[in-house]
Amino acid sequence: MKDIMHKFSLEGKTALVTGASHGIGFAMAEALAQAGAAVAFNSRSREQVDKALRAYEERGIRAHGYVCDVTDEKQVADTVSRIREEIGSVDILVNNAGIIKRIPMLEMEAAQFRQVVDTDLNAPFIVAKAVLPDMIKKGRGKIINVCSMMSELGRETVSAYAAAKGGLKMLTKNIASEYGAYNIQCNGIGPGYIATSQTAPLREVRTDGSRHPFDRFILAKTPAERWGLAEDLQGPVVFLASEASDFVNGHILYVDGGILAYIGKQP
Ligand code: NAP
Ligand code: GCO
Repeated sequence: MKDIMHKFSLEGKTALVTGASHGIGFAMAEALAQAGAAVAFNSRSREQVDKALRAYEERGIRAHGYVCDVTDEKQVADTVSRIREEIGSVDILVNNAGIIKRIPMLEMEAAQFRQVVDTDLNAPFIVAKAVLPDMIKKGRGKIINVCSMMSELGRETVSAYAAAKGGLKMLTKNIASEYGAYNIQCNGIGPGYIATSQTAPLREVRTDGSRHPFDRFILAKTPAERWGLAEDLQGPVVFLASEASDFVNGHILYVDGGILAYIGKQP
């Protein structure tokens, strides 16, 4: 009888983590590599790819980096083909690449709204569509979409982001529904508030030493009473990428320190 830990092994698998030049994507790619996967990632710039390759190498990981804008169907198709030729067809896709624009709705241009939706919702569709045929041929596959608290909740200034991440939750459920019969599982990971460059403006320390009001707000809304770290996503992503989750499908796994369960600390 094999021990249970073999179910979490990714040996022999090829993983593509989009936008994994730093931040949450980098941490997840690192974890997938440590679990045995061959890891590919992309960024929009050669400079970021090269910088990230060095960072992966410093951690003993021989990653494969590609310059690719995930909103561009041809670039995505070419990158998926190159990964297939150079490493092997994609077994695990993590749709991580994403942007946010914090602008009050009445001040947001339609083009800005479209840009966020294009990256955070349309691109996960494009990349999933590019890797599904190989997964169907293999009779197995894992697609993990990086959702958000804003897949469930709204707040001021993030209308485009919330709309996109809410849509991404439903795209996740639909891929799960449409391709579950091919032994392909599509799930979401919903990080809470994580200390990365994306949330840096919300955590800034003022010249007088005070913290951004949002920092205090989030700590009061989080039972764990801390911001999340990109490393907090590493165990969950290995679980969802491995055969340990073969009967988990269409689920959004929130990694939020309890925010969605909590009304918030009484002032
Ligand atoms: P980040 O530090 O801003 O990193 C975002 C990554 O996405 C960058 O590596 C960027 O790469 C890439 N990217 C953006 N647009 C792209 C495009 N068109 N094509 C290819 N790559 C693109 O953000 P993060 O905090 O790590 O967030 C990663 C994911 O987690 C995002 O989907 C975000 O919405 C989600 N999330 C974050 C938090 C949080 O609190 N931080 C919480 C919940 C969910 P280049 O700029 O190098 O191209
Ligand atoms: C914001 C934050 C959040 C986080 C994350 C929460 O401005 O509210 O950036 O959106 O990035 O998505 O899960």
